[in-house]
Amino acid sequence: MKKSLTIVLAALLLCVSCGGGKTTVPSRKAVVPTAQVEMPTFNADSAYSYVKAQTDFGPRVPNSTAHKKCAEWLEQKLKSFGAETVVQNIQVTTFDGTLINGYNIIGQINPESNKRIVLCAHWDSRPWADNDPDPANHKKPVDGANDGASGVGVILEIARQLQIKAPTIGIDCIFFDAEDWGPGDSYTGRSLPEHWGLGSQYWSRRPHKDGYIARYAVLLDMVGGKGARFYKEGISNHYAKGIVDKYWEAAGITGHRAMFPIEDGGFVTDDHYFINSIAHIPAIDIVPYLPECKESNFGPTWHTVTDNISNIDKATLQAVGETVLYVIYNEK
Ligand code: AHN
Ligand code: ZN
Repeated sequence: MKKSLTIVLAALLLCVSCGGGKTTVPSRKAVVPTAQVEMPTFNADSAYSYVKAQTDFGPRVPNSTAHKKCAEWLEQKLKSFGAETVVQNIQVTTFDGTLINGYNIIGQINPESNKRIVLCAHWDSRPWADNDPDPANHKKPVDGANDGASGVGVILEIARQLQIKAPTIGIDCIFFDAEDWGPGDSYTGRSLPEHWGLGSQYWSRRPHKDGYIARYAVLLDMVGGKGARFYKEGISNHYAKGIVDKYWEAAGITGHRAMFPIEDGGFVTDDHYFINSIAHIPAIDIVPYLPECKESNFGPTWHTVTDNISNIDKATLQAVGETVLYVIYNEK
């Protein structure tokens, strides 16, 4: 019984491999073998579970209990993947005069290597859903499933995969706090880039190690939305064109060209701006650009109460995760 089944299976396999040009190979498999290097497989279910775990704490608004609890969870998670962690406890003041007790959470993988890259995302959620179509929601906090948790979820899954096969380079996973406490449309004062990205500004002035050097940084911001498109972002192009090109090429090789068109998008004031201008580390931002979307160029859920786990698309997490993982394993 067992033997005959094996023979039938073998015959079936033979049929498939010589099948007269009719057999269709799954498209991702057809593309991935161009990778010269063996690499583990990014698991979007796992990344999704890390996004959900963060939103399950409730909105991670700085100074809240959910925020503190999530900070501890993030550090623990990085530790569990074998990263050496540093938590920067930061006191920063927002544009509206609020003193934030924040945490930049850093996980160093392969910390001895002097060939390093940074993978980063902000982990805080916005205190107000002030882009919500319903003004009654404008004072409610945002879950930040996409705006915050998605980038962190992808990076955590990458960190988990890095245990399976050690990369040749060192990776620093950095989760920046206090990115999203910036002024909204109702603010009547002068809005400045410096109102955003308070955690990344702090780290850029005072990295977790003296004399810290990295080849470049990749920021993942809002990398879990349905229908996302990632165009080449303007500040990234300005400071780090070669890195942008490398990642967009990798997106094509891994089969994700539709989500990563070779075209320029807008300019986004984001954490990468400070890494470039203050730390002088070339930094790119993988951030959606949806010029046709009437609610926001970042997608329909941006700074609304609908930015919750129900609007996270695993296909987007997968495309971004595979692209980044591909580059990591092809760095020399
Ligand atoms: C501004 O809207 C000025 N910058 C976008 C940065 C951001 C906010 N990323 C997520 N939320
Ligand atoms: Zn935001």
